[in-house]
Amino acid sequence: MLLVDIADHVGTITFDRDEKRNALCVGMVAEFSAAFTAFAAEGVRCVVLRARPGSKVWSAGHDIDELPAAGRDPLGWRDPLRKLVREIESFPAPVIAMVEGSVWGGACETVFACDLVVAAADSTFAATPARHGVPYNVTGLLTFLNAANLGLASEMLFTADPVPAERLCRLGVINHVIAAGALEDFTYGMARKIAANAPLAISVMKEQLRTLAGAHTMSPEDFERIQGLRRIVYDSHDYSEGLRAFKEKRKPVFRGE
Ligand code: YXS
Repeated sequence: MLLVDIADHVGTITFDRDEKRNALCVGMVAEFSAAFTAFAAEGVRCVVLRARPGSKVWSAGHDIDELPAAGRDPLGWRDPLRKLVREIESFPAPVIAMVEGSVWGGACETVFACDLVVAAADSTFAATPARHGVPYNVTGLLTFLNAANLGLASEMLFTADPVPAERLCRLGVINHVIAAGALEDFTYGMARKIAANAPLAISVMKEQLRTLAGAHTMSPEDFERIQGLRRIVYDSHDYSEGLRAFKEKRKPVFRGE
């Protein structure tokens, strides 16, 4: 489900599951882990995460068919999407998301968890928990908040509308928007520049930046209160309706319960 390559200290991971629009499933995330382990062993100094050239969909997000039925946290610690975000954040070198096509749901968070984002001018980003009745999790929302300000994160999460890359670049969420034909050269030019710098200094600065960005206090009482609120959602009719509607290829009818 992934193509993996290393050249000139730059690792490339290419989604290769077009039949399911590169949806992020357990098997694919296991392949991600293996790729990151191999990259670390080879001393890779920068990673590019991409879809196949010309893809209309970069990734359709979490594999909805793997979301649990009601009664279980759909984005718990061991969920594949949670594991993928942690792999990206903890890899000891910068990960660049090279985006072309549309990005959906958990794939938006995956992109925003990367250290740098270079996107094709016609790419779009849709945060979709509200479209499926999914109660996003605390660290996932922090990824959005670290990438965007509260107003933009709220708009993306509440409307679930696709947002053009141009707008996200203007607001500092995306580093560069590049014409599709120049995307690859630009991205790998940046990757090779990073790979030519001091890898130890960069990996330590990446870890410092991540630690600082994630340094938020939350009381145990607040955490448990939020987890209780999330349980109301994933135990609700609307969560089950969101999953059913996707499987039945129809619009969901939410009742607010
Ligand atoms: O019917 P077959 O077997 O051919 O499969 C279809 C789709 O069911 C499948 N597919 C997916 N399977 C599992 N999980 C997905 N996320 C997913 N997305 C698509 O891929 C086959 C081709 O899909 P189709 O015919 O719709 O392709 P298309 O080119 O017409 O449209 C592409 C999309 C991406 C616009 C469309 O597939 C779509 O809207 N997909 C769902 C995008 C989405 O809402 N993703 C969020 C997933 S849930 C998630 O990430 C988080 C939990 S959360 O929601 O909280 O953010």
